[in-house]
Amino acid sequence: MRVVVDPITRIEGHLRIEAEIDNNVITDAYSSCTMWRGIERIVQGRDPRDVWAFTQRICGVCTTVHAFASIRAVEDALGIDIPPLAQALRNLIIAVQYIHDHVMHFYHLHALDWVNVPNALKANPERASEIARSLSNWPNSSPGYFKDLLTRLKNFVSKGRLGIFANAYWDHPAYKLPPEIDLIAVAHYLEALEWQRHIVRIHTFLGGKNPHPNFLVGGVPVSVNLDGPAVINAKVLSEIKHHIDQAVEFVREVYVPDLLAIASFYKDWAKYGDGGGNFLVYGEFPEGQLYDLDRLFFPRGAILNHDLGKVYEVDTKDPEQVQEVVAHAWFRYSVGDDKGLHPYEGETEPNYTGPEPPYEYLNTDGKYSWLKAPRWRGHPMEVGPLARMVVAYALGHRAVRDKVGFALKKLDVPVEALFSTLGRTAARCLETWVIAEDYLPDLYDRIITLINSGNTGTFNGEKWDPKTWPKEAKGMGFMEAPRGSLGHWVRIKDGKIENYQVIAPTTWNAGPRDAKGQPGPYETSLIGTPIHDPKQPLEILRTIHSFDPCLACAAHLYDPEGNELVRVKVQ
Ligand code: NFE
Repeated sequence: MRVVVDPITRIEGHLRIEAEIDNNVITDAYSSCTMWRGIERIVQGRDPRDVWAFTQRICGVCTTVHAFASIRAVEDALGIDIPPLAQALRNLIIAVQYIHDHVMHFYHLHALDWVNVPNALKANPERASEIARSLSNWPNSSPGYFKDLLTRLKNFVSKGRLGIFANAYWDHPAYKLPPEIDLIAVAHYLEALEWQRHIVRIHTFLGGKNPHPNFLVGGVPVSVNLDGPAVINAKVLSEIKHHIDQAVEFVREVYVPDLLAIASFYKDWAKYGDGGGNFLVYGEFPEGQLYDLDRLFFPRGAILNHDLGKVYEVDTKDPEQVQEVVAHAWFRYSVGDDKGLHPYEGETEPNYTGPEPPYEYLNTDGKYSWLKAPRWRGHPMEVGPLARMVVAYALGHRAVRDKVGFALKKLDVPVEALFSTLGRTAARCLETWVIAEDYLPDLYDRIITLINSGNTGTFNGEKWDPKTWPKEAKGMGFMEAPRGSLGHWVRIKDGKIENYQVIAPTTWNAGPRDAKGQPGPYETSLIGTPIHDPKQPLEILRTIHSFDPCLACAAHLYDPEGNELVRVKVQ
């Protein structure tokens, strides 16, 4: 039988999964993005220095990353080096983005796949307090705290006001946590909502606002003077430090202990959700200029077929390495739909051949998604926190090896457990922990050292004037967005954008089959998963959510004339 989940909720954007289920096991799966991407066309003919502000609107979740990839692409094309302090302040924005995004994903988008809210009502508050105190030093852990929360929760439920917790498969037997752990997780769900408002204030200091802080080709749009008004001064820096300390504490005392406690009840999910075992990482946190590739905190590399013994070099500018394929995507290529195109030569020509809505099933033998299928040397590749942790682990990254090793030992599972739904969800948390403990405090110290040693420049304006630009130029801006490797490829001609292509992380993970029929990582990850009840496909949600889908990044909602294609009513 074929089961359709459409839309998948608790993600960003529109995703449809069609799964073939035989004897309560998924035997095949298809991932379809049901809306179209068009930003690449909107930026054609524009000033390259402005394009970040358009591409940034691709998504409000990873609210910084498309701006970063854009300014990096333009800087690469025009040969602009940025001052060390600008690079460090950019890294601070990115690190904050990771921590904010990952914590919110765990608590607000993914936790309810594992945490049963009505079951929390059965909790004993004294016992919940004991467990919470055994897990961490987080202060909100008294019996009274949990008793109050229980009373609030009971009030909600008795008045039929479960609200955001209302529509779930709460009677599904796959929920396994004791009520006390469910209650602790609900407490932290609510606390994380409050906490996330504070950490993003760092973006407001460095970019004026969040979502969508301001950016600048050639640097960052703030100046630094310890004694000056209305700039990054000593007072602002101490506030930034305060927010960093709070972020680190929340990750260490709440997110990591919760993840490990919850994961210990779901170790069977180390058997399911393997996305194929190919991992791709472009790399992030440049210590020098962006293309000093051996000075990236999270290293670049590719792994094939689960083999941690070999990490391949990756060149995103090599036309043989990164390509997008449209054999099963609703696009048309001038060279033929069975060929792959490198993004420098990329084309964005829609060609919808699917059924007219309403329809029961997509024609999955033909084209069936608005996502192209990106490939690295012809292989489908998983990107994201798991890819970053696996590549860094394979390359012997000290902090990653320590923290991944700690979690494997604590959960008593082998390293192969990483290749799974459980591994993917754990990797996101471990990555956050690495950034919070092993990167962010050092980065802050480096910023202070640069300032104290007089390196306060934040902008290189040498090539600001288009008259200094070559007639034609091309560049590639890469970054590791929270959901994985992101690339913007830009061609500039006569001072304007001639061609622009984006491959977002979710395009790598959620893309359809290619010309050879190879499925994408979402599709592969579902095959072999047992489904207890096809009418309550919680298992599909668990694995798909473990990737943290963002279809808004992967595709956009406008046709070439800018007309609205779909209106979504939020109830
Ligand atoms: Ni809209 Fe995004 C991230 C990007 S995922 S969230 O992280 O790029 O495709």
